[in-house]
Amino acid sequence: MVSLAFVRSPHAHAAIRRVDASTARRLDGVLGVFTADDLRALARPLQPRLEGDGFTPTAWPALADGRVNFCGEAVAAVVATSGYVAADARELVRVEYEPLPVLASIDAALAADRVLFRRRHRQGDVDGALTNAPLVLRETFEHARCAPSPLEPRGVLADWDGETLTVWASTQTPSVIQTTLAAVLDLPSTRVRILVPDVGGGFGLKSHVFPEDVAVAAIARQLGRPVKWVEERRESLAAASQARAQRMDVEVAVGRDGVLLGLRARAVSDGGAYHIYPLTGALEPLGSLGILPGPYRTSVYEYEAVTVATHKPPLGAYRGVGMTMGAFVMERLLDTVAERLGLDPTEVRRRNLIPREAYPFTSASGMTYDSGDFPKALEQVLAAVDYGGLRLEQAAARAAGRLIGVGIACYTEYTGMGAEVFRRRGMSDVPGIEAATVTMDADGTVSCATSFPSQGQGHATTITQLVADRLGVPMKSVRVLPVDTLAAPRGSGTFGSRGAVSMAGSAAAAADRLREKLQALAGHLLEASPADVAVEEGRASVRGFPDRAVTLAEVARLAYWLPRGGLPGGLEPGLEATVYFNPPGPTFSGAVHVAVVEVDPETGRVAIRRYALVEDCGPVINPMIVDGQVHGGVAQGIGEALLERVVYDDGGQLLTGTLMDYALPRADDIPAFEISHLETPSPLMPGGLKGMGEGGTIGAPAAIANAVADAVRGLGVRVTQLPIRPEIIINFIGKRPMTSYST
Ligand code: MCN
Repeated sequence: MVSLAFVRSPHAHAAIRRVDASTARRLDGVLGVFTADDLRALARPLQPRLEGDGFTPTAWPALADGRVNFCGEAVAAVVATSGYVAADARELVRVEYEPLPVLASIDAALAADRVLFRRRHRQGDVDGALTNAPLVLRETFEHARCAPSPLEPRGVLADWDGETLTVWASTQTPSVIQTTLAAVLDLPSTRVRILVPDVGGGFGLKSHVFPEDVAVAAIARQLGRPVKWVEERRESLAAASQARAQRMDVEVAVGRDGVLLGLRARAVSDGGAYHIYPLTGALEPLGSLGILPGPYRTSVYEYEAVTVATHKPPLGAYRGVGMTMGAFVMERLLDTVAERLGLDPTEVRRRNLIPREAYPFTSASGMTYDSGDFPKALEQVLAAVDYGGLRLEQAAARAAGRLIGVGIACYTEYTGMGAEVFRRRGMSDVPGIEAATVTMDADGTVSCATSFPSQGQGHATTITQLVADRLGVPMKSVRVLPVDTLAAPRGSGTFGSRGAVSMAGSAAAAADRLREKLQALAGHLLEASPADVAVEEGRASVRGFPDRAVTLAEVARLAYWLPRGGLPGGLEPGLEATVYFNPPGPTFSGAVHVAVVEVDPETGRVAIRRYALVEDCGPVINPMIVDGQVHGGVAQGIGEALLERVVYDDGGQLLTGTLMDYALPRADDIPAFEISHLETPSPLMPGGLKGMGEGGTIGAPAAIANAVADAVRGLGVRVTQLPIRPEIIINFIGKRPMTSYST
């Protein structure tokens, strides 16, 4: 196996005049230096598609071809006998660039009319609502660029044996990468095998296919030896996809009673240099605007979603994609309405929330919310935190000069999307289905292969629970296999909180089919009708006659070592079932979060004093995993709310290239969590299951932003940007005497 290192552009936009690799090639241990000239004929660029109007396609080559379009783009690849030699040789590759003008901001890109995507939506008379409403609010909100930063960066290892390309990839989407590599390398997809070993975090970043994946595979095929590339942290911060980077202008018409009468919004995302494959740069603004109406009744709504091209890395998926900004904007608006009308923030929400009996509810953006009970979730979380008592404590603290704030956020979240959602969005490269194969071997032990790998969500545990329950075997008898496309059926992958829904629809459904077969086989052995056979605790027995029983191992053996005369009732040999599943969703989950924060008036630093939430993902398969997902999601949301910001200068140079500069939340930033649940089952899904893996990240920035705004109320601070930077708070506080605020 040999190692690969990329030579990356120090310029955000430049023509590549010459690449001189002669010195690098001479270094001992170097096997080759590849440029676009070498790969052009071997690999096609990544060109994601989006059906419908308003889409300008881009082509992202495996190595920059003639021009670099962001700082950090891969220009050449060095292959050497070790990672150390490759890194040394990388330094010896001389690239001559001719710098070109750089677009480094949304405004610059808009002025140059560099639009990658534009889509509009209109429902009802927004102009009329804005003209006639007693109260109209207008505000601009911004969300900084974020770096998804999984603990384990990207990694890919490819091997071409003359017949098959075998790729070990740290990916969320094995089937998609299989199809894509086959297409860009001009191979039949059955000649591309993807294996996904344990993945140390993905958070949406690894749902994409990157040029690095293509370059490593193409070079391995060319060299005929296994080639490995593991991303360095600097590369992860500079050249992997980034997220959010959005500005939203909103106008909202409000009645005297605080009821929202109409909404107009325009979101512009800084999409970077290329559309990300396969999701495209449409995802972020479309996601935000689609979910902006939230769990509220507004029906009059108009939006424009825009993504512009800049000289930065492409914008991609990151936990809560689009929805985090949507919830932040809506929840800040509602708190502003409350403030302007002298209402409590909880009261404004009560007056606008969709009541449980109104579900299924079609939102102002045209989404069908299947289930939810936000009025109940709100009351439940308010009781849990003793909201009245909390406000009294806050008043006492403020009287003592402490800046304490309480923030509330309600959000609904689309999860468990199937093919229909991706087709409707025009995302033709995302299949939308999932699948699982469940096999019981002749000794009664069970294995399960799925199309969707886990990146830390605990799939092996929850799939095991579902399958073991249905097949009546102990959990230790079930093995969930790491994804290998040779053995696993085709699907889409783990993203968009589709895992729980997919495992219920595929793995559990496949186990149900096997159980029926076990009942039929056991019925034959026990001389009973299959319907009378109970399958539990590793045995099949006749209902009501626990002693008339056989072990499942005996039953399973029968399926493979056939009895004389064959299996009863024309049953086929073997105990294996594969189920392909198209999730009928989206299923809508949601939560109400309450954050209590304290702002340090000297430093502007925000500390989270309490964090409570009521979460609804329908029936919970595994409470410990679900709570763990909430912890992780909220932790990432805290990063977005207070810390994380990818910064580029006007020349497109990255200023936050290490984790010393890009501030991820640490243990001492994270509070203790008070989590409780409410279960409104989805009428669409067997068992009522809904997803939840992104929820924490959606709710936390909104709740924290509202809490900070509440803490500094009266000091003139406008909380309209994420992250909420201490220097912004302190600048405002500095302008006013500390005694000027009132409780
Ligand atoms: N679950 C459950 N009961 C439910 C719903 C979910 O027990 N009613 C369990 C599921 O069985 C699964 C987990 O909770 O083990 C998350 O399920 P789900 O919400 O369906 O989400 P996915 O499995 O599809 O995971 C994807 C989601 C997303 S989109 C991102 S991004 C994300 C996240 O999960 N990335 C993660 N959580 C992550 N957690 C870790 N550790 N690492 C990541 O990269």
